[in-house]
Amino acid sequence: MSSELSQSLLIDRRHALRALGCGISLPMLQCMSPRRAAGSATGLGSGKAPLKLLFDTDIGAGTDIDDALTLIILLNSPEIDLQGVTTVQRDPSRRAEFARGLIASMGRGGEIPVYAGAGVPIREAPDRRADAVKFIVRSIREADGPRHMLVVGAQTNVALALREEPALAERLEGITLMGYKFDTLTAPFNVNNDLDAAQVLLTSGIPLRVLPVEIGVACQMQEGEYNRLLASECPQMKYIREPMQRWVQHVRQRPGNPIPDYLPRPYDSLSAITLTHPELFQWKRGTIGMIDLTPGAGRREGNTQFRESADGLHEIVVGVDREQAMALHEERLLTCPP
Ligand SMILES: [Ca+2]
Repeated sequence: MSSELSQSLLIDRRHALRALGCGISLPMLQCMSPRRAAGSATGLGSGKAPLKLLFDTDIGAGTDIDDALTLIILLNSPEIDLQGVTTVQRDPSRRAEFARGLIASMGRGGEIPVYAGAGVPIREAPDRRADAVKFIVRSIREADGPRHMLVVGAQTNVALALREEPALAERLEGITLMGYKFDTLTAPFNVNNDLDAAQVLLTSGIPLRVLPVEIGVACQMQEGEYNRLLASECPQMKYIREPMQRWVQHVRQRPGNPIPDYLPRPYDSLSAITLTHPELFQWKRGTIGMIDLTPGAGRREGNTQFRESADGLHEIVVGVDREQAMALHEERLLTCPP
């Protein structure tokens, strides 16, 4: 795949969205009728054996709470057989500790292995042999090991695993990601946190499924939805209650970019629902490309392109049946352990 797609594609994409009469705005998301997209990756979900999955995350008590919501949903989804959790980005050991506590709160402590991974992006030379990277390589090498990953942080651990063992690309049937922003064609959040790692995945030949940022923004929780989470006495919700409230307060007041009416946005956690219920989302198949806007030293910025094509290796979410997806999201969060 070319990593140097032309600027004209940016313009073409915007025109294409206008021609469809639908950007990726909230009113359109709410009125889209769900339909199952063609293709292998969206064939995941109900009616099959539970999907063996590795979950790579920047979960933590002082960060966006959606990673914690995602872990709860995965543990409460009969369609998923969670084989392990790996953590990434600053202070990965502390993140792993938080994840272990959350798993234990649901009575599953010791059942799901949790490993800390890379704390810095690839260009800052993280430990290639971090526990998380070794675990990913080992698990996917196993004859009956997982063949799918859900990656909702910077993609550093996975990229390091692929560099360590390039044959993993053949064994992985798909990676589901949260990131990118196709309505503006920028590459924020997890992608820009390690652009080199994102490029490793984009050029790996592994089928990628992406839930972009704009879907999470459009599905921000409503007051009633948030209040029901706060009121829940399930142990997992008690475990995350205080960090969730702290995160909401932080975003509402954060210097430079406050969002006064902010409530939790289900970026990562809806990615989990795309695995269990792909039919609630509208998909487009094609190829994601990236332009590196700031080669050289310092923080790198990427711009994204998406070229629609029937034989592309990538699928992106362009719409969601919000009512059904968020009802399921809530049900899975608020299922107490037996
Ligand atoms: Ca995340």
